[in-house]
Amino acid sequence: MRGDFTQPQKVINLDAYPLDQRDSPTRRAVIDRCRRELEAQQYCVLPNFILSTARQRAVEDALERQEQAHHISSRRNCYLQRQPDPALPADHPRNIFMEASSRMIAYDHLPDDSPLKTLYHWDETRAFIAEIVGVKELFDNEDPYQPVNTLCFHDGDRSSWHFDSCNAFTVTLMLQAPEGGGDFEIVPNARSDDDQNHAYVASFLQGKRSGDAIRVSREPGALCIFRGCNSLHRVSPVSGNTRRLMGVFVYENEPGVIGDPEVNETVYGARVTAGPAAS
Ligand SMILES: O=C(O)CCC(=O)C(=O)O
Ligand SMILES: [Fe+2]
Repeated sequence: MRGDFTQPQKVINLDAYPLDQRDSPTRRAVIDRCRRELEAQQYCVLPNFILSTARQRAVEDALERQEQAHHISSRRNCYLQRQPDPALPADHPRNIFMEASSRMIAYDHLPDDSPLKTLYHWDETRAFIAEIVGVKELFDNEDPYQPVNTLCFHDGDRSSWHFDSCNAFTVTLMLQAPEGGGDFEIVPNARSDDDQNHAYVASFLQGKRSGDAIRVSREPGALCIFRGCNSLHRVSPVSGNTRRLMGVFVYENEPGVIGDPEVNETVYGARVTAGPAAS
């Protein structure tokens, strides 16, 4: 029988993370720790955030949908651009290109009773994350493809060093670890809002400052919140037959946000011009 994961208590480890007990000292302590870590290193990790039965279901859902995952493979610079700027020198970060390859399962391809959707749409998850990232309120993304995705890395897949576009933060949930590689690595504050720090970024990308990267160790089931806007980060090359599977959740600072159709087409493929899959 297919278990029911439509109730938050069947998905989230509420003993360790009592999200719905707003006055709980345990909840407060987790929020305070995460706020401190986010401030100091631009990421925080919440181990064992989901129950292993729910995690296993999310893994099965993802493995059943590998055909529907859109493969994105590109050579890109750390600003996620694919074209060089001939006016700049070859060793400028704008002109340093790296391979990236991964596969994305979109929201409309995940089942309605996905534990990831239950986690994402719960008011208490949204309120908890809002407190951690220090905003009064967050809203669900209302795009047909973007709100909850499963990001899959097969043997040889990796992401290249990059800065995220400056949407304040990203939330990921490790569902399955690969046999080798697949480490999330981050260089906190490699640049700032008012200083691109090009010389440092170039030297890091040329391998001269490798020691500055922090390897974020995580077990399956761990939630990670990070600010990727000014912190270079990547997923190191995955090896072996076990796929690296990650839930990715997108929250917004205002209601009603949908994605840019051109961005959606690069992430989810040409099918988006025809509209989302019927559920
Ligand atoms: O898969 C991960 O751990 C992080 C992926 C990433 O770089 C991102 O979502 O911005
Ligand atoms: Fe990123």
